[in-house]
Amino acid sequence: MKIKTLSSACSADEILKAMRRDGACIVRDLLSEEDLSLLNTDLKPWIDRTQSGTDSFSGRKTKRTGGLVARSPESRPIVTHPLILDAANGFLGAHCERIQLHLTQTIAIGPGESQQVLHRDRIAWGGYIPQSIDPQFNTIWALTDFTEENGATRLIPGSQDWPLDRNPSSGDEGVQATMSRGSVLCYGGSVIHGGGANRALESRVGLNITYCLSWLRQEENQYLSCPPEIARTLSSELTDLLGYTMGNYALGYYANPEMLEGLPDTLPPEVSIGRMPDENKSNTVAPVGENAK
Ligand SMILES: O=C(O)CCC(=O)C(=O)O
Ligand SMILES: [Fe+2]
Repeated sequence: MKIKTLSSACSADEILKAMRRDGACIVRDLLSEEDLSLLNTDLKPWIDRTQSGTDSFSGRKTKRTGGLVARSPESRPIVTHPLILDAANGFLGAHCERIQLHLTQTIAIGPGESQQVLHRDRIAWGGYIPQSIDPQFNTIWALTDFTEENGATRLIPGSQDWPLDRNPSSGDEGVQATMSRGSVLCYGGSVIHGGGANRALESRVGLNITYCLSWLRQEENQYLSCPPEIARTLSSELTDLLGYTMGNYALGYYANPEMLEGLPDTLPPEVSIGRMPDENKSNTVAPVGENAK
């Protein structure tokens, strides 16, 4: 079986349908050659300076480079890509008031790297989230071609519906998400997958951007990776995704250490980046309990 590949003209509904069936799908050629060249130029100096992982999950021949919203202006339109955000909202929206950015990371799997252990990304939150909730929407954008030889991601289609204590049977290594550079692999937090082994001579580079429910702790701490002095220069679409907005009626306010005169002491996070929240946002006004779904 192959992972379903959709054209770049596909709708968010088509992505969701394929993800519901198989746990994953590929959207082909969503980035142009020009996008790719700008992205690669922006990211290369950071990837070049990155040290390889220090354990087998991270990959001892794999470079993981994060903080991309702050470091890489070219990665920002990828984080807010309209088709992907539509799909992420459709995937996660039943279980939250809004979605947020979970992590940004290039994953450069170097030559000689072995296959990553197959896993579910939702393990980031331990086993506390009920199976009926998939907390995460994942993308890996191919910045190089993803081939069988260079470590295209492996996935087990359908495993998103397995009981969470079921593991792959021995020898089941799944199928590889081979795709041309500029394509994007979308998958949920419950489907079993892992990075492939790289038997080629060059690195396989993916841009992993993931989103999660706004009431969960983010894997990459976005307030530290993209602190207020940088966040205040970004669009509110991006800063909302980072978490500089309330995640729910009571989630995410702060108190200014000096106390600001004339403002309530429970400040919405937007104030820290020189803004006031958009009054039309549903989650800033709903009394506790009334927006339960
Ligand atoms: O790089 C890949 O293909 C997948 C990596 C992955 O699944 C992870 O690090 O959680
Ligand atoms: Fe993973």
